[in-house]
Amino acid sequence: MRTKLLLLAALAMLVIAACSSASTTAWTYPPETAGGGTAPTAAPASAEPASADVLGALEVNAIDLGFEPTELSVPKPGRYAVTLINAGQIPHDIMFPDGTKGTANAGESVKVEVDVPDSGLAFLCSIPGHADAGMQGAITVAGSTAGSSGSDDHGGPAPATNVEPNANAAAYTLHPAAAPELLPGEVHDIDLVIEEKEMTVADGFVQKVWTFGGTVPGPAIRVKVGDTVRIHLKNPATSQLAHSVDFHASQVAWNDEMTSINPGEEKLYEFKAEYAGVWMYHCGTSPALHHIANGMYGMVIVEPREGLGEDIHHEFAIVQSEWYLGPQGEPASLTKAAAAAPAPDYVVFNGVANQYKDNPIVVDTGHRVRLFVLNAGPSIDSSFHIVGTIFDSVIKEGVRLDPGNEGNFGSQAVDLAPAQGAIIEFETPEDGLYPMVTHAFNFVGRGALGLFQAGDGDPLN
Ligand SMILES: [Cu+2]
Repeated sequence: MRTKLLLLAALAMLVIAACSSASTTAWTYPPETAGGGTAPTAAPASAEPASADVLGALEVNAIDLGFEPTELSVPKPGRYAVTLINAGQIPHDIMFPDGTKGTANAGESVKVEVDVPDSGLAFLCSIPGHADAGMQGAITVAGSTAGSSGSDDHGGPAPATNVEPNANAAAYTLHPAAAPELLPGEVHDIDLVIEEKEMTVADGFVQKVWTFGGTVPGPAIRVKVGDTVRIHLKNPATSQLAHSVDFHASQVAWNDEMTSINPGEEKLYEFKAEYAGVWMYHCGTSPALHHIANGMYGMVIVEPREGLGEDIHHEFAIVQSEWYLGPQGEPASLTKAAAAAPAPDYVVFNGVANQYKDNPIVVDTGHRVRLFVLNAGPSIDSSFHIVGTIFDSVIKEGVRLDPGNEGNFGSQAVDLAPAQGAIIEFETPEDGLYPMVTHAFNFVGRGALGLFQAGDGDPLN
């Protein structure tokens, strides 16, 4: 009895499936009108109906978030089968101007048929936001110049820049994330040599940056309260510009230590580190906006006299900053940096877009991690956050949240206006990946993404 009921139910399902299939053959033209009393045609209930007049088959991969390839070519106009293979982690679809659409969940595929006219056919993913993020493409007819959607061919979010990427640009140099060691002794003589040089700031983009010590950011300097810091600033004769330095950890007259020096000159900038914290240093030569936007900044860590505590396994120094791209091989655009509503092409951690996404920072699970974080700007606020963690210790601009505080309060994101710094501690609860972002999320897709990898990075292993 039970078996018979099940059989009947299965049969009913089949009938429903067949009817619904017959009434939704959207690939026939013209598309039928909804709700119309459909005569029971003899359409086969095949999963992959194929028209006799199909000229060929095309495949498009959906990734998060883009199509690969974005440009497909067919030999002549006509009807084509297009299979969308969803190689991403979230659902995607492919939709054509006539409304033909196929949707595929992650790991699945779907086939549709479309008529490609001589002028070609654009397509996109119609899931809200996906087309804007780059999921657009086109089928063109060989020999025809029409039909391109005009979209770029990056296959991902288009860089928000008016500068063309250079496929021959040198690979970027990974900036080490490890925090510097405390300098021994109490008086520190430090050579800080200015260098104007080319640097790959993001894949495909080279700028003529101005640096302290040859890197962006410049070297992180770590001392303790009470120490004397003697900076020997040197501007080589080969430089094109005058430069200077302004240490926020110091209390000195602006028109004394911070004056500019010409190429071929040097000067001594001496100060006593009297307050603990994470401090910015930067070039202040006019226009200071341009000298900062073009790479002249770094971090000074001043520890309390008694230190910061020893129960820490890993320490990293992270500087957030912005790139307003100038033409390839030239300095950053002052015009773009000076806009009242700044729109950087890239927001980066330690000078290079996405470098710690490509090269995750490895930590041990179950050990405390300490970060020294500085927002060098020049103009955008940071909401510094590490996905999957809670900061239980934050010392930001002299204000502190201590672990084990009464009530057990914690912190999810540390707001750092330009030139603000913080010391942040957290623990990774399990092996896996913990993305580092500014939670001003429009910038995450523009370079402000890194990864902490706890253990082997695999939570299931
Ligand atoms: Cu400068």
